[in-house]
Amino acid sequence: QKYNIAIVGATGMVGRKFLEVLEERQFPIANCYLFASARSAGTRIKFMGEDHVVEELTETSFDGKNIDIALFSAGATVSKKFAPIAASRGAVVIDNSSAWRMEEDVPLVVPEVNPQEILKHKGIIANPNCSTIQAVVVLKPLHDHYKIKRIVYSTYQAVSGAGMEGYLDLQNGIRGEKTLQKFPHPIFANCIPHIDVFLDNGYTKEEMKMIQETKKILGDYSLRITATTVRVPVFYGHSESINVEFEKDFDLDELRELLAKSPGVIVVDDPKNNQYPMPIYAENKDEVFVGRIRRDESVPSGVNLWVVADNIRKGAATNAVQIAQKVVEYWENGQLAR
Ligand code: A2P
Ligand code: 11C
Repeated sequence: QKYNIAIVGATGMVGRKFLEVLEERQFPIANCYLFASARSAGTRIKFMGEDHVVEELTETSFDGKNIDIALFSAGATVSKKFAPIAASRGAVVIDNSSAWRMEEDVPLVVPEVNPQEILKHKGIIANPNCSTIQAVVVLKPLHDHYKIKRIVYSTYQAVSGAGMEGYLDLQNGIRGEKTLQKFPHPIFANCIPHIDVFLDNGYTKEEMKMIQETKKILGDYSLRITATTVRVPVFYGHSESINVEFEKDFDLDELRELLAKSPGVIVVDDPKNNQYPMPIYAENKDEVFVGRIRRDESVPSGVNLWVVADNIRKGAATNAVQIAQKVVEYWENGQLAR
């Protein structure tokens, strides 16, 4: 069985990666439709050996095409308007924007963590924020075993998380150009403790996304979580220092073993030989890398982790395609009606 797929935001950083990952995973595609803004209508993109022409996204784009799955990554404004239109034409929308994530009847899914949420969808499934995805892949097995009480996130996020314009701000900065398209300050040779907009409580929206999305995905609103998110001059790969406090006691070797056998996780933790996760090695990988695993000696039961993943792959495109693969699996085994 093959499926009709639409990509919204096909010319973007994540949109292009959707195509790469679909092709790598040999997703069973009948027809693939590519959409972006009027600016790039007519652009040709090679996909599965054939040229595909990008069309302008309009209110009638999904009519009469029998699209089974629509992958969206064109920002929250586009998703807010067009995801319900695509869903009303029969597509299951997998949306990479923040538009729908916190809606009660929209599943927020990381396939290694809560795949069963997909079964409750009403047309839209949300892909979490990149920095949340890589964190919960690692936190889920720890929460199941030791019950997490509190989490302190500190992030070091790549410029590609801010799309093509963010990427260009770093690339141009390296060349000595001063003009910025995305960030409020130069990002080359700098760190900017500001991702997305500031909110009334002094946190940025990125920080609040990490806090709220973690609770929703782990299904535990009693978790106490705080976060500081920082943009760093790295092209691909978000890094995170995650401090976790548990209810129960734990054995450090057992915890390390638990992570090593968790789906989608690779432990790189050999400090004597300078081995720990780093963004340059996580680039273009689908797994989440964890290292620097050590007891937090300042509390009765706590651990420090260093977690790195490719924000465009596991943080966005790969996770969305994994959701699409699950949707197909549930259709084909009859758990989900089409
Ligand atoms: P376009 O290339 O035509 O501007 P990125 O996050 O890398 O900046 O990519 C954003 C993606 O979202 C691009 O594919 C962009 O298309 C697309 N996009 C932006 N605004 C719209 C819009 N109003 N309608 C459809 N696609 C849009
Ligand atoms: C960043 N995490 O690195 C952001 C980008 O909610 O999907 C993702 C924004 C989102 O800038």
